Amino acid sequence: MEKEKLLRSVCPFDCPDTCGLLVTVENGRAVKVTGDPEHPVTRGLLCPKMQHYEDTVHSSRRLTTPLMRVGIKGTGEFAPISWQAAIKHICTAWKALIAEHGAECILPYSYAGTMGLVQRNAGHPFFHTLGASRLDRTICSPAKGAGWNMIMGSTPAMDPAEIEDSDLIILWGINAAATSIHTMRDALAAKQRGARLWVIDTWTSRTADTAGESFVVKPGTDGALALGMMHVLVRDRLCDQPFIQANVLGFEEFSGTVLPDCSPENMAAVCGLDAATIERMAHIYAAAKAPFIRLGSGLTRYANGAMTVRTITCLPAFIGAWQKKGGGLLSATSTGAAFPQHLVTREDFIKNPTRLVNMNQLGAALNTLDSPPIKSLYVYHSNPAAVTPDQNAVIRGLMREDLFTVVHERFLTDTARYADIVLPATSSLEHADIYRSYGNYVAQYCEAVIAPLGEAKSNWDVFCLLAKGMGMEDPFFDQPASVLIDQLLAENNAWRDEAMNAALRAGEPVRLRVPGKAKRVWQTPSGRIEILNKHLDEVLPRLLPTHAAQDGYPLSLQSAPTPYALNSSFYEQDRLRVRQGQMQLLIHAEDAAARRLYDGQEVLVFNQVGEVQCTLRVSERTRPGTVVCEGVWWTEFVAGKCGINALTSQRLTDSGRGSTLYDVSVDVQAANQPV
Ligand SMILES: Nc1nc2c(c(=O)[nH]1)N[C@H]1C(S)=C(S)[C@@H](COP(=O)(O)OP(=O)(O)OC[C@H]3O[C@@H](n4cnc5c(=O)[nH]c(N)nc54)[C@H](O)[C@@H]3O)O[C@H]1N2
Ligand SMILES: Nc1nc2c(c(=O)[nH]1)N[C@H]1C(S)=C(S)[C@@H](COP(=O)(O)OP(=O)(O)OC[C@H]3O[C@@H](n4cnc5c(=O)[nH]c(N)nc54)[C@H](O)[C@@H]3O)O[C@H]1N2
Ligand SMILES: [Mo]
Repeated sequence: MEKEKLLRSVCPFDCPDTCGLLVTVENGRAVKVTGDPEHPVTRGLLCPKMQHYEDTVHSSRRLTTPLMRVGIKGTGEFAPISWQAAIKHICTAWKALIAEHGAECILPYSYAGTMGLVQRNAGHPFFHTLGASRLDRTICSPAKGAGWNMIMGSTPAMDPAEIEDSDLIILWGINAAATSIHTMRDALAAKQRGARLWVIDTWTSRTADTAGESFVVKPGTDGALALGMMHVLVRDRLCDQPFIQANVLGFEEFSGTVLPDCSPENMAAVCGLDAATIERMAHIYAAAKAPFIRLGSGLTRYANGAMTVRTITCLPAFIGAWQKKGGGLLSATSTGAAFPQHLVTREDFIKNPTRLVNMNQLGAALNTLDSPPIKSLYVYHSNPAAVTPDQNAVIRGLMREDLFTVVHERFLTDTARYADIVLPATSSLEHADIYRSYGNYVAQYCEAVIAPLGEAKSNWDVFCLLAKGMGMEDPFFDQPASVLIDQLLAENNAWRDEAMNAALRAGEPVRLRVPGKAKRVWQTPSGRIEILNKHLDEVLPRLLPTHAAQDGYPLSLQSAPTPYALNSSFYEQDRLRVRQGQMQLLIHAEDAAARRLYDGQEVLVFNQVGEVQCTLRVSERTRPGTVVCEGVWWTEFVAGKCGINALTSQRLTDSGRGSTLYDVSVDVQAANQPV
């Protein structure tokens, strides 16, 4: 019997923490996964999802051979075929489609099944060479970056480690107990040392349970709360005038034209908190020595998402919080420049920029796009039939008999069920990659710790096969992924010196240097924090409405992440699914009573785009007017035909072209009544 080995790896999933892992391998099987205590940020603490990652990796549900559809689309009836036959089938179909419609009739669809720099981007060089339509990858939270940039330009984000120097931590629109457990751990440690901890959310999430104070606002109204607070700061002369004079552009215009109408009373009517609460929040914020706002993505997925982020980002400038260690605002760390990613994405392979298809509007693209229509969809490390807004439209598109769909996956997901060809993918333990984080400044390289399961192949290896099959001759496609990884680590830059590169190559978690971080120099066109931004149509922050407010259904729907899944990943783990229970809708007792509905009842949730069946939970966690459904379930495990995205729309954010997944209104009724 082979001896047990303990090997380092990295969590590949789309989460800000990017944990270091230790994997016990016995006879070629991963038998145990624990957190790496030597990772400088995550320090051995793992979330419930990853504590049994071996169950995902060795799940009996793993796809282990290529499959070809033999039944009706969506039924999941397939027969195994060889890799050679699968690649040949795909390339023959694509050559014929390109000859008839041009290469833009092929659309790649990928997002964040793996965050590794090589595997995540492995399709770009191939599809650029092919001249396929390009995907605008904006499902997550581009409005957050857009809102930040409008005020702060490309100023680097503050270091999350500064949380320990803060005396007031505001977790704003972030459900850290589920989505970033190390942020939660650090915030609670600061609270134990005496810092105040506030949570601002639309419901009493698990994060709110642990806060000193929880503020529950109406969805999409945080801009009003921030404006009300700033009104009080100006009115009560609590602003840091010397800081403003030296660093801020447009304070006078903003406080003279926008803020006068934003009294706490006016803003209370919008956001649902009392005027007195808004006043008190402003006073405590101004009195704090180093207030730290950790901004989540929740409040960005609205018609006004970018404007909300822009408005909140003014707050630290009003009181000069940026001057103090531990003071400021963090939306996401920006480690994009730490590695020369252009060596993987190869934008230079684009001969003529082809059309850009917004991933949130896949439904419309598949059903209505013309000149040319989309005739083939290639999906890799994403599950659009579950995660993309307006699920009914996406599925209508996937049902098209004349759409040739290929899905490269670890599991027979909702999307894979509609494929003509399914290709089996490796898990992160079966391929090497390098990972950076969007919530801290640590990077790490890891090798494969076990061999691929069955015939599974990595994203990169599949694109090399497809390149050959399509007759692409560039030697770029002859290289193994390890060469690309070496190239990413080859040269020093402002983020990494030779010693750090050597440590990275040795598989150690490495804290990157953050260029320009400590200086707090504003990287904007004017060199100041731009509350007034003359380059935009809206030169000043102001209140903008949500979509849902105009749709006319009485309840706001929040479809928030659960601690026991990651978007639609992890539903294969029975023990995690059991902990989630079933797909359920949390509702306030008043809203349930008004509809004569009771706890535990099967209900239909519906609006203008679709309807979803789930179990009702009367809960004190929600406020009247807001309902909450956790998790993006596989339809295989839900009572009706659809998951939660049957209720979300394809409309986009005010800036960043992002999804508006939380900007949704619905109504609810008993499941056995006709809508
Ligand atoms: N366990 C787990 N972890 C995850 C994920 C997961 O699915 N499960 N997803 C990962 C991904 S891809 C991402 S992008 C991150 C996202 O992680 P976060 O930044 O935490 O964002 P969300 O969880 O989408 O939303 C955070 C909270 O904002 C609330 N919210 C919604 N609308 C509003 C609003 O208008 N105002 C306020 N104040 N709050 C609002 C939601 O109800 C939710 O409780 O998490 C990552 N980590
Ligand atoms: N209603 C609602 N919808 C949401 C969200 C929400 O909170 N509510 N969250 C949104 C957010 S923030 C995001 S980021 C998106 C995420 O959307 P996606 O990026 O699609 O994320 P997942 O649902 O995790 O699906 C990833 C798939 O990749 C597969 N995979 C993993 N590793 C590999 C690999 O190496 N190769 C290949 N080929 N496949 C692999 C996994 O098996 C999994 O099925 O969803 C969005 N959709
Ligand atoms: Mo995301």
